[in-house]
Order: sequence, then C-alpha cells, then structure tokens
Amino acid sequence: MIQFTTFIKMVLQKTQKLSRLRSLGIVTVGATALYMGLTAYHNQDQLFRTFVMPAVRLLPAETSHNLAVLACKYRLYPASKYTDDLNLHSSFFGRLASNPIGIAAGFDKNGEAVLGLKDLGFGFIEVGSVTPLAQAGNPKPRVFRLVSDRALINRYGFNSDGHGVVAQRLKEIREREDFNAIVGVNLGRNRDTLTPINDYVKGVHTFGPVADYLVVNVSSPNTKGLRNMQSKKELTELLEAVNIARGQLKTNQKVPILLKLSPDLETGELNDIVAVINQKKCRVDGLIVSNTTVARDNISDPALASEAGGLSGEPLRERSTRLIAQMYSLTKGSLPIIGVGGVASGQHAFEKIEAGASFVQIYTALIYEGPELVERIKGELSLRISELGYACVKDAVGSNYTKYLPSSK
Ligand SMILES: Cc1cc2nc3c(=O)[nH]c(=O)nc-3n(C[C@H](O)[C@H](O)[C@H](O)COP(=O)(O)O)c2cc1C
Ligand SMILES: *[C@@H]1O[C@H](CO)[C@@H](O)[C@H](O)[C@H]1NC(C)=O
Ligand SMILES: *[C@@H]1O[C@H](CO)[C@@H](O)[C@H](O)[C@H]1NC(C)=O
Ligand SMILES: *[C@@H]1O[C@H](CO)[C@@H](O)[C@H](O)[C@H]1NC(C)=O
Ligand SMILES: CC(=O)N[C@H]1CO[C@H](CO)[C@@H](O)[C@@H]1O
Repeated sequence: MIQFTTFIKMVLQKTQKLSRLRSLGIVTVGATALYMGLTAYHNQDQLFRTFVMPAVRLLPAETSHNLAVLACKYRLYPASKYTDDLNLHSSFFGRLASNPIGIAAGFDKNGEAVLGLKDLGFGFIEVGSVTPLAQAGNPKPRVFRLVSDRALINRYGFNSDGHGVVAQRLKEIREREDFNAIVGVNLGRNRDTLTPINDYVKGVHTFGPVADYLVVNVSSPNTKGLRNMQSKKELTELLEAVNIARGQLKTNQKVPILLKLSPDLETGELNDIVAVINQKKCRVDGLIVSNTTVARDNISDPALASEAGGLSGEPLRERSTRLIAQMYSLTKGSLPIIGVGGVASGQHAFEKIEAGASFVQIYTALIYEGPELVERIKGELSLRISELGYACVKDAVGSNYTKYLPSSK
C-alpha cells in the first residue's frame, strides 16, 4: 500500500506539470484506482480488455505510456503466477529463458521498469534506446494511437536519461538477490552527435558489463537511389567498431551484439547487409526484425496516417514477418532472429517463428490489450507448438519460412 501512495504522488507530480492541470490528474488517479481495484478480481484478462484499457485510452498516449512504466516501476501489477510450459523454454544466447516472448525496445527506455516487466512474465526485456548524453527528444505530441487499426505512430526522437543514469539503474537491479531476468540494452546515438560510431562504441563499453545483449540498428536511409555504397560502408565501419569495443571488455562481459533492421530496407540493401555481417570483423550474434515502418499501408484514418514517425502494430505485422523470412533465407538460418512487429496473439507469434524467428517481442499490442496479453500469448503459443507435434519452440523455427517469402505471395 505504501507503494501505491508513492505511485499516486508521482502521478500527481507528473500530471500537474502539464498545463491540462488537475482534471487530467483526477482522471489519471481515477483510472489508476479503478484499475487497481479491478485487478483484485478474477478473469482479469477480460476486464483489462473491455474496461481498463479503454479507460486508460482516454488519456494522451504518452501519459498512459508513462503511467504504464510507473506501474511497472512500482510493481503494481500482480506478479504473474503462470508457469511457463517446458516447450516454451529456450536457450537465449547461452542463457535459459523460460519463454521466448520479450518486451521490445522503446517501452522501458530508461531501465526503470525491468522488475515489473519480469513480473508480467516476459522471458527477456529490452531497455532503450539509450543515448550517451541525456536528451529530450522531439516536441509533444509525439505518440499517436490509431485505435481502429490497432497501431501506433511515434516520433519520440529518442528521449533518454543517458548512459550514466541508465547504467547505474541496471547495475543496482543486477545486484539484487532476487534478480533473475535477461536484460538487453538497445544503443542509440545523440541527435546532435558529431561522432555517431563513437556513440555506439561508448554504449558497448558502458553497457557490456550490465547487459545480457546489446542492440545496434540499421535504419533505412531516406534518400532513395543515393544509398547502397554509402550505407554499406557506414555499416561496415559501425560493426567493425562495436566488435573491437566488445573485444576490449573483460572475458565475462563479452555480450552478444544484435543488429536491428528497418522493415523499409529493399532487397538490394538486405543483400548488402548480409554481405557485411558475413565478414568476420563485422560479425553479429543475431538480428532483430523489425523496427517500425515509415510506410502507411492499410491505415484507415488519413489524418493520423499523415503524422510523421514510425508505425507499429497490426499494419506492420505481415511486412515484418516477410522480412524475417527473407533474412532467415539469406542467412540460411545461421543467425538467431528476434521477430517483432504487430504480434497480438499466440498465432501471430507462431507465424514469426515459422518464418524463422527464434524469439518474439511485443510492444504495441500490449498497449491495447493490457498486461494479461503476455500470459495469453504464451498459453496459445505453447498449445500451438504441441498440437503441431513439436517438442519445443526451437524445433518450429523456420519450419515454413518459404510461405512468407515475398515471391511466393
Ligand atoms: C512508442 C514506441 C517507441 C519505440 N521506441 C523504440 C526505441 O527507442 N528503439 C527501438 O529500437 N525501437 C523502438 N520502438 C520499436 C519497437 O521496439 C518495435 O520494433 C516496433 O514497435 C514493432 O513492434 P510492435 O508492432 O509489437 O510494437 C518503439 C516503438 C514504439 C511503439
Ligand atoms: C493490406 O491489406 C490487404 C487486405 O487485407 C492485405 O492483403 C495486404 O497484405 C495488406 N498490406 C500490408 C502491407 O500489410
Ligand atoms: C526505427 O525506425 C524509425 C522510423 O520508422 C527511425 O526514425 C529510427 O531511427 C529507427 N531506429 C530505431 C532504433 O528506432
Ligand atoms: C506450411 O504452410 C502451408 C500453408 O499454410 C501448409 O499447408 C503446410 O502444411 C505448412 N508446412 C509445415 C511444415 O508446417
Ligand atoms: C536510436 C538510434 O541510434 N537510431 C539510429 C538508427 O540508425 C540510423 C542510421 O544508421 C540513425 O540515423 C538513427 O539515429
């Protein structure tokens, strides 16, 4: 209960800073109390979906995001009692994950919510993106709900508390006796940096000692035509530099490095990326597929569709699954892939796995469905795996990737 009071105070402090003043504060506290009350009941999943999440949705998107992070930070959600089935157990870069479902980057940008996210039942947690120096990101509003499309558009612009603060948080969490989560860190660069590669190198040095994996990204360059040579050279330099930086860490701190891809990359660029990572000096340990898209396929509201930013959720789902299959094919299944984009059910997670993903992350669907989604996805996925006669997730990885390749559509 002390935690709850602290939480309410934090909420009031946060909301009173806004010009929308107390009415918002009252709505916020009201929604929170409601939500706390409701979680005491059975059949939480139904309640969250039909009642709590729509209520939370009355708040501006960024406010509800902040609230959800605070709820995780103060561990207000009841810890999941769900025991992960054995067929969900997965070897995660040398660690045992009790399930292959993770929270994607951008939810817990600053490493505040790790323990609460673990309580929800995630098998692994990705923090970030974290930039070397703290930065504020873009002006608000910068997150938009596309409710009927089950999607979000965000242009946060990488607001971050910066390396020092986030690394200290992770260090403290790791020192706890009850700590047993797998935590990755997504590395970013400062907007005004003159030395982007050095920003990632700093990330490797700072987070290598406190992370179970690190992520660097390749975004699609927005100047068409002008790309291949340029981006190939940049990627080579980046990956070479982060590999050298990792080599400088102590032996017990040699973290896996994953490369996160944009779904807007074209086939030519994908071939280039594979050529780069096939070089020993540019090796990565896995891929994350995919980031948000700048495309606006199948968006019902034209006004919202015209907001700048990255689109996530249902409209991204098939595009990201296709890219997983393409990368699985191009790398001949030699690299573990974390599949992400529009997953909202066990069936969606299974499609990513069939297409070649060994692990799956979620974000946007969690915003629409609430925290019970994690258990639901795990339950449905476990059932699907056993129905199809697989002993574990690993046996199903890439089992039907050709079905998702663009040419076979
Ligand atoms: C509000 C928001 C913020 C995000 N911030 C980041 C980020 O900082 N770094 C990153 O690599 N991806 C970020 N992402 C992308 C997600 O990690 C994920 O790749 C994408 O949302 C697709 O998954 P989804 O459809 O399940 O949301 C963000 C996504 C959302 C919705
Ligand atoms: C858009 O919707 C159509 C019809 O549902 C579907 O066939 C198509 O694949 C969707 N496009 C994308 C990019 O998801
Ligand atoms: C992801 O994609 C968005 C646009 O969709 C881009 O602005 C951003 O830099 C990319 N990378 C990361 C790490 O989010
Ligand atoms: C692959 O998918 C196709 C189409 O859905 C299905 O008919 C086939 O049985 C699947 N194969 C495997 C090995 O799962
Ligand atoms: C968060 C972050 O660092 N995003 C970067 C992803 O990659 C592109 C291109 O390399 C950068 O422009 C982004 O800033």
